[in-house]
Amino acid sequence: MTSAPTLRGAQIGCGFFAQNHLHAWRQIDGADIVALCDSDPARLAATGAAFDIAEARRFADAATLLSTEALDFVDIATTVDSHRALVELAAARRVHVICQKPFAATSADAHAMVQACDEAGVRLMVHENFRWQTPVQAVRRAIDGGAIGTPHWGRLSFRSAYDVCRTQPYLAKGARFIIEDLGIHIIDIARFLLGDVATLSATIQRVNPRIRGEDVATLLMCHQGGATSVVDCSYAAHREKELFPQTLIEIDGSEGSLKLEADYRLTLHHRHRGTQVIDCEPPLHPWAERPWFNIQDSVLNIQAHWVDCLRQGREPQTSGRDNLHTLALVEAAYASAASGQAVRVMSSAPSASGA
Ligand code: NAD
Ligand code: 89Y
Repeated sequence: MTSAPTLRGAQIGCGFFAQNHLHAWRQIDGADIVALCDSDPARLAATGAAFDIAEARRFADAATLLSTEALDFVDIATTVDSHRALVELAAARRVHVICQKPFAATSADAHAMVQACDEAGVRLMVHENFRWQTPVQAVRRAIDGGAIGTPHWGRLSFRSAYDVCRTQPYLAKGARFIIEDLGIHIIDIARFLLGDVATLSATIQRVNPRIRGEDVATLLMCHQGGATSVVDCSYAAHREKELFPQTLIEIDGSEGSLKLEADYRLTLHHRHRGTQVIDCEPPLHPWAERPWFNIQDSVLNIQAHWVDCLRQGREPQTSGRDNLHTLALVEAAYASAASGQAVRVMSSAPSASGA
């Protein structure tokens, strides 16, 4: 039996979060990162040295990278402003693409990237990793296994006062903050667990005067299948116990309920079968650290999913096309918060959320 050749990838963007991508790639069979690209020479050099990428395979610009290296895919971990140019460049070179979230700042950019990859015949996955967190996967398995019957109500809650702007200073400068940066993940988890959304209303608040955008957001969503969910996110929640970066989840169903509580404790209650408590703490990989290890493990999981999809010729769960739905909800949340009205969600893409 012959094994499939190892996929050749390049990492574009060698900043704060890309270090997690690179550690995870090392742990995944079936793909190697053979080249790096970053427009910042210091970051390029430091990351190249840390991950043993020869100087000849370190590039300051993506066009040179793509015309020099023979690649199967690129993994883009730059901030949003550069995504469209980089994705279109990769598509033009017929190279498959992973792109970090937020995929695009505008719906026009998102649609253009999806179209460019479709026309080039390349796969496009948005690095929407939160649904790949070990506890979130356990919640989805419990629902699929009938543990609570048909879900009709959910609350997904991310409340913290962790200073994310220290390692990601750009987050303090944007006109938009928590919905676009973090809420986008929680919205995606809500779609993953309860399906696509028909209407949404939202409020936003800015509590921390040192940031420009909103740091508190509360969303009420009516899902197409009839469920209702509340998504509440805050970076201004000073709690007795800091839970960053845990998403807490409660879901009520026709036969019972589930709760994902602090420290990855999942309680399943069935009205006839009783109560079961499951420890869903993610693995702490040798390269990971607390409190980030839950997110770091999900990076490994989504990248492994990407390799499986390329090998099997399947569309990834959070393809660019799928992410148009998540982005439509982000836009709807800001529109609702600005108008004070509930918003009917407009999205022109077919659903592939897996829910
Ligand atoms: P960063 O600023 O630390 O790193 C981005 C890097 O990209 C920089 O080194 C910069 O020089 C480089 N870069 C920018 N444009 C480029 C271009 N055109 N060509 C080559 N290099 C370019 O940012 P970060 O904190 O690492 O965040 C990167 C992305 O990751 C953001 O979109 C952020 O939202 C996302 N992120 C995701 C998660 C998650 O869990 N999915 C967590 C944190 C950050
Ligand atoms: O950028 C964000 C993300 O995607 O996950 C957490 C984060 O790093 C800060 O909100």
